[in-house]
Amino acid sequence: MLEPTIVVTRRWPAPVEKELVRRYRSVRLNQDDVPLGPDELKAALRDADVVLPTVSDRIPAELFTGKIRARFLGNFGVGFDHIDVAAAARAGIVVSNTPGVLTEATADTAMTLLLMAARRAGEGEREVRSGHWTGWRPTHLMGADVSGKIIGILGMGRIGSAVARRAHFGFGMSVVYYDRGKTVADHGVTDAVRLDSVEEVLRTADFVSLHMPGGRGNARLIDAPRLREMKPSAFLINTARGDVVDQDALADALRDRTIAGAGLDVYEGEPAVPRKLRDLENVVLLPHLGSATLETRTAMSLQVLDNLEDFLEGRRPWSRVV
Ligand code: 8YV
Repeated sequence: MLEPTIVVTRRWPAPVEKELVRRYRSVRLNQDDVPLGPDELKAALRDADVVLPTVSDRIPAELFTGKIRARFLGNFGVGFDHIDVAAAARAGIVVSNTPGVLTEATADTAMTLLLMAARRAGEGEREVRSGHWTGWRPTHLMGADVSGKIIGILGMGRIGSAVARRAHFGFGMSVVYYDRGKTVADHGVTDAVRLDSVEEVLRTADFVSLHMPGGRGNARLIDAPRLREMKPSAFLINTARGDVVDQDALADALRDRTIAGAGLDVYEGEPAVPRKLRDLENVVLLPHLGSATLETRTAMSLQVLDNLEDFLEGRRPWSRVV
């Protein structure tokens, strides 16, 4: 493919967009950064050789039907549950993602949420901004200690491991975890305890942090019965995918204080966030910015470029998904 036609679905860090345009002659950038609808995504798959989507572009099986010109989907993001990769494979399309480079930034976000939820930082910030703060008093906005508590990691891959290290070495937390896989990433926390089930982690931990992939296999894994397994003093942190949690059941648990609080960066049906969650004080809500640092988003976009170059030069892309 000498002169591939390339569609980029969203704006990228400017220097990397420049590099993309320098390397390839036929690049269609999304100047306005407006999300492409299903018809536009289908048209891109039909008319372009390469589509470079992001984690916010839903590409279900029906978009791969009919005439397809695309041969390569270079996803900007590690999660690829938004793409029906089986349908892509059937259509003969190679899909890649961007693992590794966003591990530390996303783990930082999980810790941000954990600390904000435990120390009621969102509530405090809203109080100061609204002019309602009346001064120091012994019972004002009492939160929960983080140091010395137990963190439960569900999904001990790269990001789960990076959170475990931060929690353990930075905050003196004990680590318990569960992972469906037989082997887990080298997390480096020698006294981390592997438990036998999701439920055991939920029952044991003071902070539960989710790090499994989204999609069918884990849909609504954290549902009402599992939320009831958590301690009333415990917090749930989600930087994985929104559909891993039953949002309605979570809002009920937070409202009824059957758990103490939550910190969320991801939602089912983004960018909509249910009113039921937005109305609660004991949940910290971030707009899916886990990997949103200049350094990390630059590294992610460069990784998409590397994958694209591999593909176009006939090599197996370094982080090929299918
Ligand atoms: C997120 C992501 O920022 O790459 C992905 O798949 O969604 C990340 O960029 C993170 O997982 C959510 O906190």
